[in-house]
Amino acid sequence: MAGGGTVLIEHGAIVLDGDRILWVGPEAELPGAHRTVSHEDLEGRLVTPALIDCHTHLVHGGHRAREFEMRLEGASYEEIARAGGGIVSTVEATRGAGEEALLKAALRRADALIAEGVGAVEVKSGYGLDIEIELTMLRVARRIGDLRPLRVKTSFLGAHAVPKGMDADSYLDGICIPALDAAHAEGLVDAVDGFCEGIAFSTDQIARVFDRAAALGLPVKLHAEQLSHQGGTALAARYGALSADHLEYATAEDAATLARSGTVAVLLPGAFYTLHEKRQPPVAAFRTEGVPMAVATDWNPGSSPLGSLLLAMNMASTLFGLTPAEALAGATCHAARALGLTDCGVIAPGKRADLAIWDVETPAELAYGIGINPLHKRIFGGRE
Ligand code: DI6
Ligand code: FE
Repeated sequence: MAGGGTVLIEHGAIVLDGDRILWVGPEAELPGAHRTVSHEDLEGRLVTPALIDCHTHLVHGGHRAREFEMRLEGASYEEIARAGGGIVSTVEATRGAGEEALLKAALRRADALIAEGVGAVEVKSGYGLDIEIELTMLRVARRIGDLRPLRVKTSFLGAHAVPKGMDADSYLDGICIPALDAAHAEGLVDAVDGFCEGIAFSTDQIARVFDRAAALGLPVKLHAEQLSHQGGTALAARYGALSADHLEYATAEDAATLARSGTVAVLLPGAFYTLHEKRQPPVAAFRTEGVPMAVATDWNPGSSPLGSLLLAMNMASTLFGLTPAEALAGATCHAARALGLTDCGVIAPGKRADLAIWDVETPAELAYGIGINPLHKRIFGGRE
């Protein structure tokens, strides 16, 4: 056992059959039938499942470097948002970008993740806040998966912010929920997300979006307790959410609630770091309750311009106290679960042959390095 639910096999062998894993175990126990197939000596390198980034906003226009400067001058994320910056400023940039420019920028980001061994990524909408651009964002997300060897899971995040000049309820009724219906009708939605926060939507408002998701048969997930405690975690659990994300302000009671609903806690240390947050998610309570903890980049232009899942793993260890093995499980098997994926995130017979091969001696080196990419190569669906 290497800890965090991971198992390290020394002198291991993996047999692939097309896009699937056929066998894994110690090389000494390799069945005779597999000894004659063509093979590659990995020279003692570490093999892990391909990494999975289960929370990103890869499709967006523009940047928010000015807000970075403002925070260094002492402004908070909420103050910037209330002053007209924040998410709604990226909405303007995204609406103005055009589909091809959004795709080009998103592909660059996807390529950066692929280059460090990522094989699956979640991509959210939420910077359109009108029907047309929410759909455009999701179409762009799907095109990433068509154009790159990468699995893309989409989340509809219409309930991300209230657009300028509207009140939250008329936005939800007049735009957000109709946009969800339209996106679902086009097959663009794998899950429904929301931002439950004082500067965004209340639990009652998110519940209306989740009711619609349930009616459409779609799973839900939620940005919950990031900047304050609003009760989003309990709400997410009530709807059997795949994941509750951020959770800095979650309590031990919330942890018990997540355990009961089987919801994954997605930790996003890039946002904690970027926003100079002080309060850490209740990692000890997650451990005690047996809540699976995933780790993701939250790659977005405002609260987490973080383009490295390996760095997110490092931050999860240094800032939140995850063991390196927990961080690795968080970027593989628990991340898969946060996306409702059951065929990846582990190396086991029958699972997809999505693997990352690393120039490291021990698994702990993956979270230990800061800004170091030790990827030797990635296998996606059995192919290099
Ligand atoms: N929480 C986040 O961390 C991102 N969205 C959210 O609801 C931030 C998005 C942004 O600031 O643009
Ligand atoms: Fe986010």
